[in-house]
Amino acid sequence: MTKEKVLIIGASGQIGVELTLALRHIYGNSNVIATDIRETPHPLLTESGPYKQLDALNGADITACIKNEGITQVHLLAALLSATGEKMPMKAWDINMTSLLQLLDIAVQQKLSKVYWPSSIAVFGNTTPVDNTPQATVIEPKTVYGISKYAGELWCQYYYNRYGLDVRSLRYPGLISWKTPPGGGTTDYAVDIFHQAIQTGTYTSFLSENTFLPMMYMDDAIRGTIELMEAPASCLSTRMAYNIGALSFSPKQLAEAIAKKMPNFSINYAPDFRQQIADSWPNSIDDSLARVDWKWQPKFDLDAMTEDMLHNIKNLAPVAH
Ligand code: AKB
Repeated sequence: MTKEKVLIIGASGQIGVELTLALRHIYGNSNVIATDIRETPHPLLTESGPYKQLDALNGADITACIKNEGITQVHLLAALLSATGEKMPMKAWDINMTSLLQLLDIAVQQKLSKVYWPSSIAVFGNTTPVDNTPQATVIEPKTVYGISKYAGELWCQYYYNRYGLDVRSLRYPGLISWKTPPGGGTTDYAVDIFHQAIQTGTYTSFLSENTFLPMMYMDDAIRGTIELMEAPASCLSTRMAYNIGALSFSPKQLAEAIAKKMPNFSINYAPDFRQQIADSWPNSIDDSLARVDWKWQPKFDLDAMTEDMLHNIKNLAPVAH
């Protein structure tokens, strides 16, 4: 195996912390450099390996870091998500697109072996088939976040076709995790609900009770990301992002799963602007291409995920801010 040295940009976010820890486990702590624009990084990043403050929009600093550290592989995770993006569309476009375009160019110049960049179910819009949404289908995203993800997928494909850059991507569904909070997404309710269940025994959902969305437990998402990155290039039949599925549930069904473990838990509903975003996304995803090409298989069902979330959040020490 070639010795990889990995740079993670945007490592302090919901995916970044867990992906950094998993990659450090594979490649060795000192071979995975976590970076983020935040001055105060997540303690799990600094406790387990090197951390640098780095702005995803600063191409000169990224190039210097790649050269100085002998980086072979970059994971670009910095982004503004769907709900925050609607509050500041131009900023979301700039952060999501400029960081990617700049990195694709740097990756070609510096001859990186691989690049990872996440896409999302947000690429799909109201005109897409909602159930078992196919890999290749009508794609007319409604949010600026979705537009940036779809444009980004096309750019990744362009760089692969034109320059042979090995850039890989997944269309993540809503991700549920307990180590690091999500920030600014439409699927965030599915994380908030667990914290509120434990703290107060009740939750007010910003999505209506029967809003079905594709979702996934973080353990599956991290394993899927690593499996995609380690798959032989010859197995990958698309250079757009892969559909990747695991769960599909509504707020009502998630509340029922929590109530199986916490019988006094109650939920009510006060949909806000995020409802319209959720209504433009699929209910469930057809990920058969990922299952065939690189043998994707999720492990956590709704009950297993709920049990693991409740167990871990109950054991969380209060975090000092
Ligand atoms: C969001 O809700 O914006 C994200 C996503 C589905 O990409 N979690």
